[in-house]
Amino acid sequence: MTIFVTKKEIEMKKILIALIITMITVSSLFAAGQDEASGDVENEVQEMVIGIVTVPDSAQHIAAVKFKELVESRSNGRFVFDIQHSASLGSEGSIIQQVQLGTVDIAIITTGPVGNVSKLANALSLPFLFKNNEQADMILDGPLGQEILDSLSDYHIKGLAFSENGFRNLTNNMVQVASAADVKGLKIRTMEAPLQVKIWRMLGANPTPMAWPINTELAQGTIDGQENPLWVIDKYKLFEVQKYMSMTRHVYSSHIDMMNLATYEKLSPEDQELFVTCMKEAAVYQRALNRESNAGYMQNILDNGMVVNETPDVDSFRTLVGEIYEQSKKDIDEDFIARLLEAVK
Ligand code: EAX
Repeated sequence: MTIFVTKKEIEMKKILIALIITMITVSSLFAAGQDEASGDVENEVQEMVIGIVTVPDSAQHIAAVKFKELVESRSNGRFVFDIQHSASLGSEGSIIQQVQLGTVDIAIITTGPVGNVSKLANALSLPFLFKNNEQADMILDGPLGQEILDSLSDYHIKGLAFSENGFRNLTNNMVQVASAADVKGLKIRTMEAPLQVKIWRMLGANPTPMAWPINTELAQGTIDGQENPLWVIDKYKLFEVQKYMSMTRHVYSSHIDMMNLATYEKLSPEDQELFVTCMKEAAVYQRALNRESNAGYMQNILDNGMVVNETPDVDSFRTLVGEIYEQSKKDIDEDFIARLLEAVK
């Protein structure tokens, strides 16, 4: 059987081929258009939320503002940040959870409650660990600090840097604390973390964990005292509700500056580096400013009538909490604690 191909069929085939070519051209043009569109998405402004529990001009806020300024300017405005402060997002514990979920992108959190997430972070809450600011900087900006930051990635968090609260001091309304014996029976508010409660129990206090801020509880006498660095006592006007302060400097209180891990990983490698670098710079800036400002905070605290003991018997505190170091070997990580203690010798 012969197959006839009519002229009409040839015409039809030509039309079909022309149609296919047109379709291919149109679809490739469309794809190119889409590429351009996704290029636009990259150039679009990306908004991110930074969460902190404290007020404007607080240590956390100063670090957050510096980071915001640095990234906004160096990215030519491709990133903009909305700083949610003054507990508008809830407690520090809750902000950490929101970072884990990604509903908050970035947060600057006092290290105390971060110990509930990564036990390595708890090592930084060991009392009398760091002798001074320089030692704290050396460890936190070095490999041990990096290990703590990296440990957060198991919990959907990218650890960016450490800014600071500062060395913490004890205030209360009942007694001028000259040695650890005076702490016995005092109702002390602690940060919301079991290790904090344990330390204050060892010191003989009656500790209650509470979310920040605590001005009402101090005013009403639900608690007798609390412990925090000078800027907190000044900025939150704790001198209005607390009579005594003892410069116990019992722990160096850092902040962990963190980000949702998935959000971080979605950034280009260059932007990832930008975020880390800017947070580290913000931290260095904020720590220096905090330290420079301490004398002024102290003066204001004294001017507002607090009775300050600048030289309490710190050794009496150290003795009572000594055991926490042994316990932390098993509770935190024996090898890490050994290396940390060696480094702070
Ligand atoms: O930064 O909860 C605390 O005691 C913190 O130090 C407070 O958020 C201030």
